[in-house]
Amino acid sequence: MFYHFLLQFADIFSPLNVLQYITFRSIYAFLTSLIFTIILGPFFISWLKKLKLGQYIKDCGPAHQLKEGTPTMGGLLIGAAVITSVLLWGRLDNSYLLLCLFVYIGFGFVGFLDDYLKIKRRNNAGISGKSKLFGQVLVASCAMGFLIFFDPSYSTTLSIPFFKNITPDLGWLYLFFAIFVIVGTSNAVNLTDGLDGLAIGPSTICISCLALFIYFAGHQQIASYLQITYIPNLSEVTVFCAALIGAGLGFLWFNAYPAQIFMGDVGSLSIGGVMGFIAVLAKQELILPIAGGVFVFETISVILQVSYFKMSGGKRIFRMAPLHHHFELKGVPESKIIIRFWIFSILLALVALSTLKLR
Ligand code: 57M
Repeated sequence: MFYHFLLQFADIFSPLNVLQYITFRSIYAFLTSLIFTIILGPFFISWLKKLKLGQYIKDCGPAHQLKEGTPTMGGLLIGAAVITSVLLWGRLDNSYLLLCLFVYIGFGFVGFLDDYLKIKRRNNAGISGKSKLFGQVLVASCAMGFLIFFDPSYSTTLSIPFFKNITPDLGWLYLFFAIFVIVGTSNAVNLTDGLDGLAIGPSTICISCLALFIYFAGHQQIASYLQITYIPNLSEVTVFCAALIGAGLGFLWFNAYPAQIFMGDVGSLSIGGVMGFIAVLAKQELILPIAGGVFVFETISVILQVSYFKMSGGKRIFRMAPLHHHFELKGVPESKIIIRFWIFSILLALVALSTLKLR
């Protein structure tokens, strides 16, 4: 909004020219959403408590009973901050930015339905797994369909980390691959969101890493120097990433152990879905499993646990899946598990960034 309504007065008041710079608008999009969540957080938490929108705790698994009733659906606060900040600081004529908002809100709506039904039914039975998956695939398909069929500058090639000259063109298969990445990331973040700050920390770190890839890919000189795919006008998505990072850190202010609020599926599905979409936009689909390795390990632990349980007639590899519950049952304090997962996320993000030079 500021870009569209204030930049025109730059000839009268020249400092307004700064609004044309993505870096400037990204910094203030970050600060706006950070301050928005920190200031409104306490009021939002009180409102959720008044509405009795508290977490129902499944009776199995590590002793989380003390968490019963913790306000959930904090993803609504994150979303309000992101949308407000992007509307204020983003260029609303940029199709990539609008597609990020579409994916973020679409996945958030699926998660909201799940959260609301779980709370109203006073059990963990939200929408069915099939309905959730259908909603996720529908939103991802619409976004990818628009990109592939209506954006001539968007290619269906796949970038391979470490090998700059290998860029296979998947053709229409890329549509299914991209949908798998987006929906898979959404569900991986959802699985990971099982301890205080465990999802929002690595998500914020991973999106910070992807934001750099986005900025580089949309900057012709930098893209050429780094020998990555140049996508005109893509750098504007940096503003969205910055808004989400700010909102994520602002949410972490309250979700940090011991959490005053959980993000709910409305938060985890939307953050995961748009994280996957941002990786697809930047043509860094295979960088995502590196930068978001925490989510990959969490998901693989569940797949291995369920598969082995079925094959072995009831035996388990881990004490409990996802992986964070295994450490919990081993007696590692929750806050120690969380911080160590964050440290591992930072390590993986730096490895992902290093691939820009190891090519
Ligand atoms: C998403 N949700 C948390 C909160 C958060 C197939 C199986 C692996 C599915 C998985 C599952 O149910 N996943 C659902 C994880 C839940 O968090 C809520 O959900 C939102 C995210 N979607 O925002 O609203 C609980 O996590 C705790 N929590 C915190 N702090 C936070 O900041 O402490 C969440 C956020 C909350 C709270 O206790 O209630 C969750 O864990 O359900 N199932 C599991 O993860 C279960 N694992 C399991 O059954 N493993 C089996 C098989 C199936 C692999 C095994 O190992 O044999 C664990 N989860 C629970 N109980 N609740 C263990 C049992």
